[in-house]
Amino acid sequence: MSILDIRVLGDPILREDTKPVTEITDELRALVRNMFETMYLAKGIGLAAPQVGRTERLAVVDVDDNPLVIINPEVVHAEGKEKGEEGCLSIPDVYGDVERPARVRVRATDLDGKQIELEADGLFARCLQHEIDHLHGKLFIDYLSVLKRRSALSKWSKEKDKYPGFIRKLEDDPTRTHEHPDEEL
Ligand code: K1U
Ligand code: ZN
Repeated sequence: MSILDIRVLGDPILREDTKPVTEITDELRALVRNMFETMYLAKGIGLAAPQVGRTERLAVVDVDDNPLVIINPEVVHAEGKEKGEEGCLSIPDVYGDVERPARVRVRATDLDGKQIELEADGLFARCLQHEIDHLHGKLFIDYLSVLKRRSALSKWSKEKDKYPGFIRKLEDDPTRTHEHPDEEL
């Protein structure tokens, strides 16, 4: 397994739409494994393909120890409104309050090619919406008021020089196992 580089704000791929996944291949399964590993190392609860420089419409999420792969996800129902703080692995150290629907139903395909429907609220709903936005070139800062966005971008302008070429390289954890759990024995 490999740790992937994370693209940060300024990389044009974060503003592009993704391409629907039409076939689940071994290469796609390997990408998903690497995305999970990268997300866990970065201490995130979600990661979308464009954040690792890929154009496939897929993301991984893990809220409350419930790892999920969402392929071609769509919000099919949304209700309520809730404000909550968000961060983004592609805009490190910048946070903001975002108002979003409080409850959503998301339809997606899983890694076995099966259609799934997820009913979500709280942080899980927020995370799903944040990841689906990434798949359409949208970032949480786009929801901030002009003033809050300006302040977030001013914070980012002090951070961004740490990421030459818009690439965030994660430090590997020396205690991390390099094997897939099934391959450890
Ligand atoms: O897509 C990403 O950039 C991952 C992002 C997802 C996310 C965070 C907060 C609200 C909605 C979506 C992160 O995981 S950033 C890390 C983070 O802020 C966080 C981590 C654990 C719990 C809560 C937030
Ligand atoms: Zn993000």
